[in-house]
Amino acid sequence: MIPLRAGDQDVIAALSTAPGIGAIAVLRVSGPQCWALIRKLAPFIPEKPESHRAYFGRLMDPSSPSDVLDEVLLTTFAEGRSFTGEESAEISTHGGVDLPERVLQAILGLGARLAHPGEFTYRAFVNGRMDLVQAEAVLEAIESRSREASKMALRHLKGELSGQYQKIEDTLLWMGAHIEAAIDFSSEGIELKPSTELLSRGQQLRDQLQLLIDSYQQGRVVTQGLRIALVGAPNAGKSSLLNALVGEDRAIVTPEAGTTRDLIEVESRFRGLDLRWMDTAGLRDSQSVAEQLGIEKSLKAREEADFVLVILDLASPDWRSRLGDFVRSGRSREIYVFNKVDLDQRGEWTAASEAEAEALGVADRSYWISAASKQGLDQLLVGIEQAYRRSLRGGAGDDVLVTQARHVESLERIQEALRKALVLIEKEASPELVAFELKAGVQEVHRLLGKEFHEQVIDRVFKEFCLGK
Ligand SMILES: Nc1nc2c(ncn2[C@@H]2O[C@H](COP(=O)(O)OP(=O)(O)OP(=O)(O)O)[C@@H](O)[C@H]2O)c(=O)[nH]1
Ligand SMILES: [Mg+2]
Repeated sequence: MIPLRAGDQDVIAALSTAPGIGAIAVLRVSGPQCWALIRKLAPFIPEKPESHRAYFGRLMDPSSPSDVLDEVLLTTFAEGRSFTGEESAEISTHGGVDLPERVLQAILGLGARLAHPGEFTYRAFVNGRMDLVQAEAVLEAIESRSREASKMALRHLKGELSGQYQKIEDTLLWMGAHIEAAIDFSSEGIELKPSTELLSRGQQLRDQLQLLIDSYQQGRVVTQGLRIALVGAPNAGKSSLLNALVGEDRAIVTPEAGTTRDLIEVESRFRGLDLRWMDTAGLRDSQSVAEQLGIEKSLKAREEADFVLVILDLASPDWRSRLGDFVRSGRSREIYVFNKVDLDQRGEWTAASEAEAEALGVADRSYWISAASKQGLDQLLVGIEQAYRRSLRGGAGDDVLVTQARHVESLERIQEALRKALVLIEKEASPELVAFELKAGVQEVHRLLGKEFHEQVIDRVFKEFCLGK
């Protein structure tokens, strides 16, 4: 049971569409007896409005009743049949900045309170219209920028992921019941061996948890895109490459070393993949504070990216030592990009760098390109796409994907409780100890789904939302 918090019974109102110029704007109002409150400015709605019915009429300013606030379409939703589960209404006003704001102020003037960010969805959750995982999916749906992301958000909203989590709880409860039976028997002096079925169901669950955890790698890329950082020496051509890859002049390019200071993020799509490119400051010892800060961001991007393109300048003799340094400190996520092949008239630099990449064992992760002539860019993009597909653990196929870090943390805690329980079962330890671990696992599923009210978890979920959602 989710306890009510202060203000949970207030009538709340907010603008639900993005502010700015548009044909219409939609305001949402929700809370006990909110229709009666709205009627004070919308006299055209009947005393007992029907649910899911749109009424057209003029909103009158309650402080100056002859003034028309706007002509609107007002849709009413009855308690138990609305998004929030409460009596509520959606008012479609003319768009823009002034009219929706005046209507909102009039509603607030009648005693409604401005909704907190995410409060409509929070109420849907508190009123049992959806679980916490589905509430997160509302945000995913709003924020999705690609077909794949919105499809996954809608599957989450429908409860597909919640269903998987529910199955985890069911199995843990089934195992718990099995163990409780053993406790009962032992109190009667009968020894019950751990059944092979108990162990095998537990092991299956462990594998299933692992699949879900692993699916996050793909789920995160579906929702947020594949993050690719471009790093390297100043003047190597990082910004030129960024511009060439996205087909626009997004970053400043000059012959001067140390041009890029701030992190520049640009998105593009390739073969159904969202790519998020991060151009960074060239790495060198610098006295300039701004450049040092840029270099820090560059190092951070190198840490956090899914893939790192190390850009090497073939026209500068230090590519060899740079490559060596990167390979020594690098990881499998690094891809080596030798730039400026257009300047390599006789092909000598290319040949030398191919031999060096071979010697260092990174030839299969190396590409030769020219950001200026765009030579080799397609092969590079294909290479990145293939490296990503290869990096996916387990073929997720059509499976529902985990897209939230919160879920991974929870699933890992459930897995840990289960792992301990399985060790205890195998050691034929006391059933009470096993039952304790299984209960911890069930409790974690409850937190994940929001069945147990955990203030920090709930706050973490809803703080991501914006006003009116
Ligand atoms: N010929 C040739 N010149 C290039 C190529 N790529 C970049 N350049 C030139 O190299 C110089 C530096 O390019 P940028 O793209 O600014 O290099 P950067 O790595 O972003 O440099 P910083 O921002 O200073 O770290 C510019 O004069 C570019 O025109 C290329 O493929 N061929
Ligand atoms: Mg640059």
